[in-house]
Amino acid sequence: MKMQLFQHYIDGEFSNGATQFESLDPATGKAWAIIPEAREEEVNRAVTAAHRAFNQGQWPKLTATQRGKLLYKLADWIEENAPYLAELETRDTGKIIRETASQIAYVADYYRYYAGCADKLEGAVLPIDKTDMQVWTKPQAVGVVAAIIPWNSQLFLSAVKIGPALAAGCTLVIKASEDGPAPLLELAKGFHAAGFPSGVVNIITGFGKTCGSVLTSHPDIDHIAFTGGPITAQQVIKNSANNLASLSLELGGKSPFIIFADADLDSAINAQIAAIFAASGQSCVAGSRLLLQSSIKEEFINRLKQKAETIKIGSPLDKSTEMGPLCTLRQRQYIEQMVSASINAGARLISGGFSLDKEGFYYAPSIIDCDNTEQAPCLTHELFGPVLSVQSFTDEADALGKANNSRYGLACGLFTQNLARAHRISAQIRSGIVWLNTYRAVSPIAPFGGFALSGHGREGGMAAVMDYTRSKTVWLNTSDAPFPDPFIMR
Ligand code: TXE
Repeated sequence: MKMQLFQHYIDGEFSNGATQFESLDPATGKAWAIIPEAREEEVNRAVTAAHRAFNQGQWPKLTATQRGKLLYKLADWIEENAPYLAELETRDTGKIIRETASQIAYVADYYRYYAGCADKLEGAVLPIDKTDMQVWTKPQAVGVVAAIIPWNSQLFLSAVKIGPALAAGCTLVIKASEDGPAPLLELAKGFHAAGFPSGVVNIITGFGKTCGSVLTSHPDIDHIAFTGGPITAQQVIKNSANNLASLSLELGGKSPFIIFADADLDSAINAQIAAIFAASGQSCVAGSRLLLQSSIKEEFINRLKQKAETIKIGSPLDKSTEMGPLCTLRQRQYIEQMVSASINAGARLISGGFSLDKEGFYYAPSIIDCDNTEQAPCLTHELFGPVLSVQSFTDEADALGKANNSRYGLACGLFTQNLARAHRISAQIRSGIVWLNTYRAVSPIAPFGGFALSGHGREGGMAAVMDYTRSKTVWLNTSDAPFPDPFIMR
């Protein structure tokens, strides 16, 4: 089979890179693409290009409206090429085509939203407490951004960084994950076609130590936008000691999914399936801890198990497939190890709990009862796979206590018909997102991000653009009087 070739995009030029590596198709475990590997030399070249583009040339001279127009053109290019990009993402990451097709079409709307934001960043004239001064503030682009992208949803997770950063006037070096980088490398063609000046957007890929680390510690980086795991995030924070770059971190979760006895159970079952088995559970907002009111536990589990066991698993390129493989063998091995450690800790397997006996990195939809143990790793650690742990609760206080018993704080799902209770719980839950009687809904208009181990900073909404700006305060002396006593602060 002929391998497909992908390229880096640095300073407006496409190149094969000095070194390459192979990308595996997770559905077969076999190599299907040749990927360029960026090391120090390429990283330095990309950062130098982004630094120059930020300070010189056309980009800093564009008005915010003109920047927005470039983003609109990019969005049109994405919309036109969405089917092809979706196929690439499915091929390279194993995420099913049903989801990539609609998600990538929606990515175009993310860029449109940020295109519109570009010329809505307003400053303020301050009611200053001095009669001879006019003082105003204005948001200014933070500078050169390093964006580190993980392997799940690369086009989506890069859009929520690139869109607001460009709207603010920043330039970027984007590191696609070494696992499944093809769609993001291909996206470079969109920036090129839209007419972004050379160096404004650079897209490379490579490995953590030899590429990600060099990029995030580079002295010319001003802001790091990172999505990945908390252990890698700690490395990235240490790297930022070299450049004192500001950081926005999106680090996944262990999100509770709470169901009260009064809930619409049909709807709750479907939402729970979406929360943990969609994208094979490789989603930062996966609702991986099911909390069930004791009185409905048995009935709900039986119905959920029946649904989970009839999920159609197969080729991610087949439109009828509901669950595809995991992205990497490494990820599957980690899940196998965590499930077996959970069972050793006293958890009880209700369904699944094994890798499928076929080529590719498939893992069965799995449900684990953790009512006998609070120590099971599947309750405390993000598995990033199709593994649901279940606990029961007696009343609202018990549900809240268990839901908040996590070091993470990204999302929470709550199913109840009691509106007052929904308000009470959403106010007390420690998470950045609460979905009431729904789950896994996103929009460019809505901020997205977490508390605690789930990171900080917000992606989505206008708040995200502000993450890529600094406020500048300008003082204008409106008096003709000579400068007064130089030894007293004015
Ligand atoms: O992610 P990593 P991994 C969680 C999930 C998963 C775990 C590990 O629980 O099981 O993290 O996944 C780059 N300096 N999430 O190992 O290592 C790396 O090349 C700079 C949650 O795949 O965090 C890749 O581009 N960069 C999650 C990116 O970091 C470095 C998404 C993410 O990789 C680096 C993914 C370094 N020293 C995993 N080392 C979410 N929040 O959605 C690696 N990288």
